[in-house]
Amino acid sequence: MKILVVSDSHGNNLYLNRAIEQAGEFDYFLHLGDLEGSEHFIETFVTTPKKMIAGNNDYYVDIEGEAEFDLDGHHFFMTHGHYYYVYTGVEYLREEAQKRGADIVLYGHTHVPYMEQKEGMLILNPGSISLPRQKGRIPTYALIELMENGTVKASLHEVE
Ligand SMILES: [Mn+2]
Repeated sequence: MKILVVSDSHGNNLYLNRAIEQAGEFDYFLHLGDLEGSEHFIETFVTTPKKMIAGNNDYYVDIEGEAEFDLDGHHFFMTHGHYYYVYTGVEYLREEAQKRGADIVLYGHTHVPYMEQKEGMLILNPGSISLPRQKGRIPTYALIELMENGTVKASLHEVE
């Protein structure tokens, strides 16, 4: 199963649209918050199963702030991240994920892509698809492949 992960579109869907094209075929779509209207675009143009969560800038949407679910034997925890001090690192997030028994942890908020995979846990921030803050400031997204042998392949991509 191939999963497209994006975050922090803030209502600008230009690069989101490009990422969807660039990603090719995928089976599942995840948005990690700060939609600010992008939920309408996603509901219309993303036809795969999908989950979206609210970020700290999503005041009036009826969308949960966090999600926890199972896919292909993996336990996912997705959160925008602003409750876990993610600007200082991923330690609080890792603790919370361990409590919840999650092996795939996804967050946004910082607008800076981040990926680590160790001790059986993937912690991933796809970066912002519209307002990147990392060096070079190119919008990024992530792909996660859940392999049949149980391994998790994750990758970060710049939008072309
Ligand atoms: Mn944001």
